[in-house]
Amino acid sequence: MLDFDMIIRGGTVVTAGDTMRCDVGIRDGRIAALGTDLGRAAETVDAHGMLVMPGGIDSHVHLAQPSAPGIVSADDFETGTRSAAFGGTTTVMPFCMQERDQSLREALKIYHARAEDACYVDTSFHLIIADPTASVLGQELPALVEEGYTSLKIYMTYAGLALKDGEILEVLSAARRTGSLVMVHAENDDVIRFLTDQLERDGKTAPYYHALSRPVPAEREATHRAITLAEVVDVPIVIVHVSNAEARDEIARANARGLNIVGETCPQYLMLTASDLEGLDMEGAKYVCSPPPRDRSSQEACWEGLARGTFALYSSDHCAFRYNDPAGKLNAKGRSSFRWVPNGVPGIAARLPILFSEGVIKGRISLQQFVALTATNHARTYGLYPRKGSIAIGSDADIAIWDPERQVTITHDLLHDGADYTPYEGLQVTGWPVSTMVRGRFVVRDGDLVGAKGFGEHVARTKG
Ligand code: DUC
Ligand code: ZN
Ligand code: ZN
Repeated sequence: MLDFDMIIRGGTVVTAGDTMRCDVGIRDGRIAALGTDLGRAAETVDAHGMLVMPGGIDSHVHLAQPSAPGIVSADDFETGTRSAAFGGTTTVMPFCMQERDQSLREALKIYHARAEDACYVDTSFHLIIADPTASVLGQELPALVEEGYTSLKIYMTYAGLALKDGEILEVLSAARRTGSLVMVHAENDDVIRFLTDQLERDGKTAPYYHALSRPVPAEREATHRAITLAEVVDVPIVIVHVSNAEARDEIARANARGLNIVGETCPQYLMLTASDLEGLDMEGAKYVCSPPPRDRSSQEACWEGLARGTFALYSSDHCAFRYNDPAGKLNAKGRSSFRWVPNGVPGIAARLPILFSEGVIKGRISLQQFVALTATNHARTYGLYPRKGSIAIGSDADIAIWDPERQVTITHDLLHDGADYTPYEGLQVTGWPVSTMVRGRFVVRDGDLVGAKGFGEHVARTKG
């Protein structure tokens, strides 16, 4: 009788706590042993010279999510989860967006149907609450939290999504009652509308003006306000996609005062600046996302936030639209004003290689911080731990095998998503996830897609 289904032999296993030379024994999709001389297995994988790390958990992605009439998301659950696997990510947490006048159950039915039989890696939905009625917060949410939907996102901006302060307080107290975790998109809606109108009146409609319509104070003020509302209700929150020092420092100050505010940043705030939106013609539309990329000092501030722990989470906020497409960035209205350019950039596959190369290889963060920021902290924050997010006995065998020395020039064709560009085209990175496995089965092996569409499962979560 064989001891294991698979042994990954000879690699260096990295977790958020340790780096160790050992083999990994896998049985029934879970990690069953860590050590040497583990015995016999149906299959042995040679990982000499490789890093064996927890597969990434991307806790902020938008897949098959409508944004405006006539605009189509570039990635559905098939292409999005395929791209995740090529980038070393084994669990993605997309959003299930409630429309106004829609129940959360109806929304979930629609999104589960979109994801059914489509996913290459595991998924777990966050809810987006756009219509926080008494029955949504008092009846639906408590039941859904018990069923494992333990987190939700709210918006302080965007027509049809933005909640008023009173509504935010109601959502936060429902989160406190149910033990769920609220993610906040923090930008001041009135500031954005005022500046957008003004820029348009002045004929400043090119994609670059998107960045000027959503300045740092709009993000800082909303971050401060979200934290204040959470303090009033006495509940933890996550401030997502932080782009600059001022919003970062609001989070740091709140935590120094004893609050529990989790910060998240994303590759676009480490690698892009507002000047990327200045490209010739409409090129800048490729980089339109919210909050917008800022400047070099903001990039440094975000790196410091990751290194110091103000940001516990590094996610992609993958929200892809094709560029050269009338249903994407170059829609007819988008050409008339930045107001109509769909917000979002792709990043689900590039997320980990960017942090590994720019972070670990360049000495900004340690390997342990890399694992914490890309996997373990997501699992702990959102109730997936210890099933996911580590290489430990009993955990799902969700593993990325990395060649830490491979030099790669990022090009869009390496990422396997549904978009037609990457904001990181031409970026040279060191280190690449050569193979990715979910629950003990390879999805990508030595750069080839070998997994089955539909193998990815939806995972119910505990309270984080
Ligand atoms: N901003 C968001 O809030 N979500 C998706 C993409 C974006 O740019
Ligand atoms: Zn957002
Ligand atoms: Zn988002």
